[in-house]
Amino acid sequence: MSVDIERARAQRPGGPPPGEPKHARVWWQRPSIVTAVIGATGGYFFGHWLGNALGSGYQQTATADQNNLSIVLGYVFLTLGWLAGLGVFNDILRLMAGRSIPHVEEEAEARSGLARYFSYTLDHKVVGLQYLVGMIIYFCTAGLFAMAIRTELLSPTYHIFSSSTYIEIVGEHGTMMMMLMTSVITGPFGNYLVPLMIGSKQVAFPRIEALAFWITPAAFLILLSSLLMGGFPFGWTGYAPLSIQSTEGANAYAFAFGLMGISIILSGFNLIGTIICYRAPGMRWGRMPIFIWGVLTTSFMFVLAAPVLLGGMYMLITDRTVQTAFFTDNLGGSAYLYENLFWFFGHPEVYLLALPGFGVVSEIMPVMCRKPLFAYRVSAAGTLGVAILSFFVWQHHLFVSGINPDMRPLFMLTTELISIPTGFIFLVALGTLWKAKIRFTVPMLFCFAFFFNFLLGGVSGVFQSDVPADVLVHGSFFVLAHFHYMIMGGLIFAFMAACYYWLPKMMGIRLNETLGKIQFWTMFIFFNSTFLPLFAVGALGQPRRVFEYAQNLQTLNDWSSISSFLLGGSILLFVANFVMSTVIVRTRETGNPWQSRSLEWQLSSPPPPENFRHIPVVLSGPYEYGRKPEAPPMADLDPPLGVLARAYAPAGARTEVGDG
Ligand code: HEM
Ligand SMILES: [Cu+2]
Repeated sequence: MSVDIERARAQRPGGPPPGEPKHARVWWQRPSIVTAVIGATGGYFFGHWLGNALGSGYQQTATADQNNLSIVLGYVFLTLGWLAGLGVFNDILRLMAGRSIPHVEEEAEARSGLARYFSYTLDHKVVGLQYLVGMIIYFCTAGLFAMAIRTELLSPTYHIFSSSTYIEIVGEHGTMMMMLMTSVITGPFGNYLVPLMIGSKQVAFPRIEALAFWITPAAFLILLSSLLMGGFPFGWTGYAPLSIQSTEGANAYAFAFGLMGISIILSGFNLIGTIICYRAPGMRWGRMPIFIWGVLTTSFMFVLAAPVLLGGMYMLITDRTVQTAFFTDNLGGSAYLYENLFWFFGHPEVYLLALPGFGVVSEIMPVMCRKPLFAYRVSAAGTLGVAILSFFVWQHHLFVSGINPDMRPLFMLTTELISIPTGFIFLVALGTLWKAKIRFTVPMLFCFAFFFNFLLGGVSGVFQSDVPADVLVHGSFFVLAHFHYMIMGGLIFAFMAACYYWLPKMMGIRLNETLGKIQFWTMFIFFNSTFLPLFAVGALGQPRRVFEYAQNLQTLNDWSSISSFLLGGSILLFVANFVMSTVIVRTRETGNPWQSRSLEWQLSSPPPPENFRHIPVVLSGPYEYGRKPEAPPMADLDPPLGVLARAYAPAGARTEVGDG
């Protein structure tokens, strides 16, 4: 007998009898990428026409020969058409018509093969892989813009781009990275692994999860479309009044950024619901893998911070289109309000980028060190502490742009306080590494690099939290070097670690180890050699977002540019490794290559469609390595009746469990 909490697959009223083939539809009635593209194109033209019709009588549109309303409505209907074409609204319409909607499992059975990966599907594993491929594409595109920036900066005087094209490229690079890389870990790894790691067959809101993903391609393309309309000249921060006054390309900035806000809110709700409600019996808070803690706190920050971004972008759009004046000082609005709204999202945003990274490296370290995670609770508390404090520091971005000077010490204090919970996470790492027999695998190398880079980024951050120092370095390449150390050196290195560590699980393949090591060393060396000189050029006074600089800084800039091309090359090595190992020479990986205790590795690779045959019962924590006597396995995947009661027994009694 086993505890079977599986949902009965009974026929639901109105549905076809099981097993009976559904009658096929003509292609344009079947949702797919093709119908989505048709919907998006039609939607754009409809919205554009509607905007022109609505705006035609107004003076603003008649005098300035642009109509932002038509462009924004074009984007609105483009997005709706794209989603409708993908079939996102079908289930809602079915429900409204009183018909039944398919279960997750039914849906998975109905679609098979490669086509699933190009459609709106409810399987969290498919969505995770869609995110993975999407994120790699977005990252590489934004990376190409970075290469263009560094090419221009090879010379202080000879120009490849005009000054306006340069700032457009900087804006596209920065905005695309900040918008889309927010999901670089929670998207692929959060969606794919959370149910597996907590012992669940599915996520809480599969439709919302899939919707969150399918918004990202729309946001990406809309942001790129800005280049066709003259781009936007204000970087990723979009400060008013410039963002209100500038021409048509700026609509894409506000619309795409807001859209991405919606995507992360949706994705956050789904992950929160899943982690709180779908944990297997015995998966107490204290047994949850630390990666799950990272995803949970990040998700809370998604749903708390992104609505403010959404509000700000919405107000910016109405300021640009229907002449509201939220951010226009001489009409009673306030540009300072925009700065506050933006950074109330923008600062937590940087921790949205950091925390999942911490989750990944803390998850990988115990496995590679064969030791329990040192001070698990301190690590979880550090994650929570960073998340909470990050909502109280946003005004440090305004130290020199509008803050009441009396408020400066307060925000200097809160900012410096953040280094305490961050320090916890570092201590946990040191404690775990202490006297460990470390396996220097590729994921582990990336973890080391993560800490190295994050430390340099963190130390330079302390300088900037200090008002007198910030007044000096504000708006210079010093700040730029600092946050690239945090984001590129932290988040993207953690993303790489996660790829090398979990791709065997997710795709049943193993990335080439030698190529992986070569990639690691090139990426690590050239990352540092790109950004370390930028601290110096910043301290020597080179401003951000300007394409000309003092002659004496050319050597350092050239050094950085050449290194950045090699850094770009190391990313190509990763893509090559990924494509080679998945498509050309597939080295199969079916087992548990890292001998991890964690639940996801107890399943075959890739996991079966339903994840677990029965809901498992969790018996011990994920990090009990090297214990004598040996710890019981983390979970019973085929639990006998009665074990539920023992799983909930107090902590002291748990060693007796699992010896059966
Ligand atoms: C291949 C690695 C990268 C290189 C070589 C690179 C290079 C640069 C450079 C040179 C600038 C400054 C342009 C200027 O102010 O004149 C810049 C700006 C920026 N980068 Fe990157 N970057 C890289 C990766 C990333 C990543 C991974 C992120 C974030 C996820 C990111 C986010 C930003 C942001 C937010 C800006 C500021 C844009 C603005 O001023 O509005 N970059 N990058
Ligand atoms: Cu900040």
